[in-house]
Amino acid sequence: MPDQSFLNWPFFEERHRELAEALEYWCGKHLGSIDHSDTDAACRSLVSMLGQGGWLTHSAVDPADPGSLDVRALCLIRETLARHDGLADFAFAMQGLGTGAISLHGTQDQRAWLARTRAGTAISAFALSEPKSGSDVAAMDMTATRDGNGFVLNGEKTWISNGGIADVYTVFARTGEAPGAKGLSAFVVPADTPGLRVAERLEVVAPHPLARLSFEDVRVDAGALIGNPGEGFKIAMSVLDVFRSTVAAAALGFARRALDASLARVQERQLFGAPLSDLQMVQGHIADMALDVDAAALLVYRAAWTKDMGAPRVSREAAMAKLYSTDQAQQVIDKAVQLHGGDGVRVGGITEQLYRDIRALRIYEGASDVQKVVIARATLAAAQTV
Ligand code: COS
Repeated sequence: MPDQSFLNWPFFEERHRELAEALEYWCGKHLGSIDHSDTDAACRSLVSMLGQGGWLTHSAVDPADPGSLDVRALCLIRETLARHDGLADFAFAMQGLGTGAISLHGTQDQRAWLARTRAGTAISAFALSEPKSGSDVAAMDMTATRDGNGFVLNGEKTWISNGGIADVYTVFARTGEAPGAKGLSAFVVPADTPGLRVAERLEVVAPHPLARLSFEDVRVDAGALIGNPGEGFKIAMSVLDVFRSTVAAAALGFARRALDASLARVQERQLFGAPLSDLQMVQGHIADMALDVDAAALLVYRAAWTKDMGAPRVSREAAMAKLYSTDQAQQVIDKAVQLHGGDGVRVGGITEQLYRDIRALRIYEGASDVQKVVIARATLAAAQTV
């Protein structure tokens, strides 16, 4: 059982502690027997299970009573799921990211989708990146041209998680109110809209549904527009403000799992006539890992708590959490591999799994390099106002 003492930190309320305990129990009961041999099928089944378990109600606002997202709950759920099963974390996370723009900025009609994604009967996806614009969102090429009472979308999206199995996509496209960031808009596009097709399925080191999508004369009506025309960039960034902290939380879950596995290993394994844990060099690794886990947790829940307390923007806090937690989780997992020796790289072992699971988190939803830009800009801007 991992260290749960962080739940007593002042960031949390009693409902968060209850949530963490209930989810821990649920994971122990339901996640042990997931068959990962067919990634799409496993993902569909996880979404359905998470819906039936009630966990997806936290992934989006209640359409009947839309308050705000509980970011601490989102982070606790991702941390816990990631510690048990990376694909379960993925399935939960994408239901939130895919509908984040609807939760935060959608109309009542658009929120009808949330009833289904929260129940696990519909799968959602966030379609922002393009072949020629990943980090530089403002440079996107995809267009949405006004046509009567609606818009016609043309272009490509890529690296779209849940691409191929999603029922609904949040799509960002250039509507041209102004050049660059101020000329983008966001749309709700059902997967069965004519002209939208999966151009290519993409395989990555930690398998999950992923695709390149093609949009050819995809017509949506005016009701598909999320927020105002020209606000797409800010809508995307406001969604990432919430969900970047949750990526950090998932990395924290992976790191905790690596630390737990290492603690068991170094106490069981005998070397030079004593447990591995007696060696000071091993203790040095354990100390670094424990410190990285706690420091990451502090940054994750600081960002989540700040958002939950009503801060309109937490770009700096979320970027710090994502940068530190994902980069340091990579280090923690690498140390865990080292402490496991040959077993550390054995295919099918937990450290090998974590080694593959962690890498993409340092890239998606804003690469580590982008997080540094966000942190530096916010820090410089704050210094100018003093
Ligand atoms: N909430 C609301 N508004 C925001 C915002 C946020 N979190 N972040 C930026 N904005 C606003 C800015 O205030 C600015 O508006 P004003 O000119 O009115 O002040 C506007 O949006 C443009 O912001 P900025 O000048 O910072 O845009 P850049 O084009 O320089 O982009 C980066 C900055 C690189 C940080 C941004 O493009 C980014 O985050 N890229 C990574 C994208 C990503 O995460 N991709 C992964 C997709 S999901 S797998």
